[in-house]
Amino acid sequence: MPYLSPALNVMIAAARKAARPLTRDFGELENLQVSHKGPADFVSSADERTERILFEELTRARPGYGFFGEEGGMREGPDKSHRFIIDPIDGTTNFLHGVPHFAISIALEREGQLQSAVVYNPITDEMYVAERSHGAYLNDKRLRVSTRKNLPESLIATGIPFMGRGTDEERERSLAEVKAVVSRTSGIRRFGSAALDCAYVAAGRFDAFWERGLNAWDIAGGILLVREAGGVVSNLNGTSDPFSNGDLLAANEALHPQLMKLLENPFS
Ligand code: 2AM
Ligand code: CA
Repeated sequence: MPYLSPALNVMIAAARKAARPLTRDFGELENLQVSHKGPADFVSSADERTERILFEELTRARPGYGFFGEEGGMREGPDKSHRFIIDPIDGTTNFLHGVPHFAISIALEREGQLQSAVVYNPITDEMYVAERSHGAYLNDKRLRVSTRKNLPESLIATGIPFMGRGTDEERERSLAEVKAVVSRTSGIRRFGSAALDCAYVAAGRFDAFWERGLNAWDIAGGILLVREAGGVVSNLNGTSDPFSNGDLLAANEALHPQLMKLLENPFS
């Protein structure tokens, strides 16, 4: 059984509460795909409502903590040593298209350190949780990163900049990275939710995940999951703080340096 701190219990309850209407909305999206207006407005209101429920539940249980959410930005509280970092729907494009691969991500930071994490896919009912120094779990099962040591047998997840994202140079670089990795591994997966990509690395499903240009709310929960499952997380300069520039490489200990080297110069 996972060790559930009081804060983690609060985070799990908030995620489950926010997930109920979100799951209903997802069921209705099928009809909206063919409606005149299309589902985009519907999705942004689902996003906003999910963040509002999380805000209400978390601040009721922990008044005073800061709250940093994708929709509402930073809301300071009197307690400067704690803040929640929230992504109400990570994988919004999947949600919009009726693909059941998205998650609510909640992280709790204490004195600038990730303390507790929840990544919840409401459609598959997969609840990933982690508590600093107490391990990572999927539902009740302890998670370990994979033990694969060699790139040729490894399955690697990534995110690729799409329409309107990044400069021409950044897009070129990203495609070069994909080419370099795909030709040396068992393959690449691009599933569209950075939070779940990290959760899958923690679960040993993916051997590694890298992406550039992410925001703190996309990855805060996922970073703690990977670390507590025994994995290594850094940005792509090799420093350990992925929040510093939004670049992230998460992998097991053996593959992390190999991928870092490959991604350092993808054109070679
Ligand atoms: P989202 O679904 O919450 O937007 C996929 O490559 C990852 O990038 C997802 O975690 C996704 O989170 C995030 N993402 C999607 N669009 C983005 C944008 N315009 N800017 C930054 N991150 C984005
Ligand atoms: Ca996100």
